[in-house]
Amino acid sequence: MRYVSSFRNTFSRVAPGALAGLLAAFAALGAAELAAGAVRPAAGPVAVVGGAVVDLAPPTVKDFAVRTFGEDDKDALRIGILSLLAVSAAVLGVLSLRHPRAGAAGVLLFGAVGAAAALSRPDAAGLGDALPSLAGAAAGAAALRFLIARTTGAPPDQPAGSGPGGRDRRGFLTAAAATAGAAASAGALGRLLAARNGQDATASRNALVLPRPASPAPPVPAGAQLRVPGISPFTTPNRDFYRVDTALVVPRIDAAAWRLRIHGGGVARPRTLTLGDLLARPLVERDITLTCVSNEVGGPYTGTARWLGVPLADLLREAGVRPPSRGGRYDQLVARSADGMTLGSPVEELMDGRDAMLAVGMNGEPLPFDHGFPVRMLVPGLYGYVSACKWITDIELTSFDAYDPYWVRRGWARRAPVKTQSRIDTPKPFARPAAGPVTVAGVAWAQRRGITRVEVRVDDGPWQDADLAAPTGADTWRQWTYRWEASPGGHTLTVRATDGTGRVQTEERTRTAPDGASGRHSVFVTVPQTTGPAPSQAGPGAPPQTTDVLTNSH
Ligand SMILES: Nc1nc2c(c(=O)[nH]1)N[C@H]1C(S)=C(S)[C@@H](COP(=O)(O)O)O[C@H]1N2
Ligand SMILES: [Mo]
Repeated sequence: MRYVSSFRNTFSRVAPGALAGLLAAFAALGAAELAAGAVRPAAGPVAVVGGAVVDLAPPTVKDFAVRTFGEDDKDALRIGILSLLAVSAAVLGVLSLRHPRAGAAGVLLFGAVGAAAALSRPDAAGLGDALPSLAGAAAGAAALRFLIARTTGAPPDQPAGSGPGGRDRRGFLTAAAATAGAAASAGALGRLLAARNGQDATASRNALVLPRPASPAPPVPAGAQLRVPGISPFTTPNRDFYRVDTALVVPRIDAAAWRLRIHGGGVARPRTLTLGDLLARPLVERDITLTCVSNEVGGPYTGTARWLGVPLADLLREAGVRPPSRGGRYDQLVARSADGMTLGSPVEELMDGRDAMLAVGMNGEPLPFDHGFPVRMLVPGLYGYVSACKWITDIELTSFDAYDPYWVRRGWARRAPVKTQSRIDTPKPFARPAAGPVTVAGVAWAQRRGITRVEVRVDDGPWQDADLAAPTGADTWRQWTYRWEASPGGHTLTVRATDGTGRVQTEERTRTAPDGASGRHSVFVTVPQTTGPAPSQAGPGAPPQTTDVLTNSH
């Protein structure tokens, strides 16, 4: 009983402080959001601190986050930051009951961290980027002082006197409600301003009419798009296309204001291009499969779209660039984006005749903002992190010896051609298909080399040829199906592909880092007994380790 009542006493003394701290944090975020909406949405404290965390996190932590949260990793990060802020705010609030100055100092310290993060972002637009964090800290400190004063009725810079009485409590609750209301209004206003900020970009995207390609892609043959339930469609709709980037706030660029600078070593004729300049050039249209180096065996980070763009090799040639095989001294092209990302591609590959392009269109529409509007780079055969710069604004010729771009500095390979891979889309892991004919189906890819054969193995049986969909070129994935006579019990289905050079997809299992996962995708399914007793939960033989697409052990 004594414990309970002393707990209750402590709680009633401490709770108003914690609440004051939480509300002060809420006020800080509201004010910061308002300032960010006015200055630059990407300079908001949660965005800049999140960005700094993404940049500083060791690859293993990031790998874990992507594996655990997938494309929700950004929300997970945001929730993490806000939770940490909430706990710190509550602690600071309690501290402020006795030491108001220390509480205020703590709030300002958070503001300083935010401001420092804002100014050190690679896309920082100037000192103004510190404003949201500083405004937030000022509002937070003021709100804390205001609320703490009303927890006790004592002046803020004197230690708390008597506990909160009835009238004091009503005063505190009124003040708390007022603070919450003001914070919410500021936040809402900030969001409104931020949305207005992006309006020019949205309007410019809506107004953009893509020219017809000088070199159109042929229609996708009917035989290349199999109608199997559960298989990845040949063309991935934009809304389903995977998204991988470090942008916590998606850049919204006004196409009219967009510029692309081409410069650097060996660039005899540096240039700055507008979108109009690009669109006035002959455009090519191509079906290309884009794959992320972080895609685990069997993973989802790959997709095929019909891209429209300007051939990059022509632009480079006009600028005076020569590939190393023709005497060029500069072997790396570094692409920079509006959000400060850097990606490095080998000049030789960009100019070897493949359809490397500055893409402006994706599946018949301007690039979605998520996928790089107004212009992104795209290079068939290279993983996205060494080629597919979204929101591109700058192209600099340099050498691999002289400069390491963002991901390379974090331990990923300088050069990363796409590895031959295949994936079982259906049946899904742990499915329970009925005995009899079962359609096993999926996709296989080996950009630049193409897919010539796909085989499926059931348990430890022989490799059997799958049926391939009609070919569409070396740069796209290829669908496949295999008709399996399923017998009752637990079974492991495994797939492997052969590329256009005749090489069979290796079974050697590697992690995604440093240059892409290798190994074969397996799916474990259970075929229930058709006769006799009810099917057991798992068939004979325990499920192997490889059924979950996220695990990497074989
Ligand atoms: N500006 C910018 N471009 C970027 C990235 C990024 O983080 N920022 N990520 C790259 C990576 S790792 C991949 S796999 C592709 C993904 O393109 P998508 O999101 O359109 O599928 O974009 C590339 N381009
Ligand atoms: Mo990627």
